[in-house]
Amino acid sequence: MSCRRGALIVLEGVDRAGKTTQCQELVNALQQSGRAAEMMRFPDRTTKIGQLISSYLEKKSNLEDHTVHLLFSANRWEMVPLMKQKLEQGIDLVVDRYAFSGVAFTSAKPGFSLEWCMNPDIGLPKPDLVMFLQLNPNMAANRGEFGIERYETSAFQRTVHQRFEELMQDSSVNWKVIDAARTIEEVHKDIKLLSEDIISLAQNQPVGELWR
Ligand code: ADP
Ligand code: FDM
Repeated sequence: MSCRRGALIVLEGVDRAGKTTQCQELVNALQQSGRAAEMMRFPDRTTKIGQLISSYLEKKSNLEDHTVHLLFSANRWEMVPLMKQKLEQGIDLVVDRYAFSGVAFTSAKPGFSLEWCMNPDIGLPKPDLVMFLQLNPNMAANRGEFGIERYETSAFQRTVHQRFEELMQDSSVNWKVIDAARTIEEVHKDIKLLSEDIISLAQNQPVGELWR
C-alpha cells in the first residue's frame, strides 16, 4: 500500500531560543491530531560518530576544526537512510538543528567560509520547512546561564547568529523566522500552523536535495 510521505521540518535558532521545547510541543500536537510524527536531533549523540562529537562538545577531547565539522556532517549522513525510510512511511520528522547549525557554528570560527562549510551537507534530504527561532541575546540570557560546553559563550554565539542571517538569504531553502520572545504557547501556535500547511504541500512532492 502506498502512502503519502511525511514532511521534514527543522527548527534552528540560537542557544535557548526554545528549539527543543518547540520540537516536543509540535510532535505532541501532530500526534494528537492523528499524524505519525517523530522528533530527531543533531548531533545525534547515540551513534559512534555522535559519541566522538559529544566528547568534543563536553571538552573531554580535542578535535581539529575541519575534522569535527566533517564528523557533524557524517552524523547527519549516517541517519539519512532511516530518515528517508520514515518519510516514505508517512512519518513527519521534526528535527532539532540540522546542516544550518553545522554551517553557522563552523563558519563562526576564523578561516572557514560558508561555501566550504556547506559542501559536505550538499544533497542531504532537504527540509520542507526551516523555522528560525529568533531571540535577542538579552532575552536568551534571561532563560538561564550558559552551560560549560564548547561554543557556549556570548561572543561566539553572536557570530553564529550573523552566519545564520547569511544562510537565511538563500531562497532555495524555505525559511520562516519565528519571534521566539513570546510565551511557549504563542510560539507553538505559529509553528503548528506553518507545519500543518507544509505537511499538506509536501505529501505530493518528492523529498528535495539540500543546496543542490
Ligand atoms: P534550545 O533547545 O533552543 O536551547 P530550550 O527549548 O532547551 O531551548 O529552552 C531553553 C530554556 O528556556 C528552557 O529552560 C525552557 O523551559 C525555556 N523556554 C523555552 N521556551 C520559552 C519561552 N517561550 N519563554 C520562556 N522560556 C522558555
Ligand atoms: N553544532 C551542532 C555544530 O557545531 N555543528 C552541527 O552540525 C550541529 C548540528 O553543537 F553548540 C553545535 C551547536 C551546539 C552543539 O548542542 C549541540 P545541543 O545542545 O545538543 O543542541
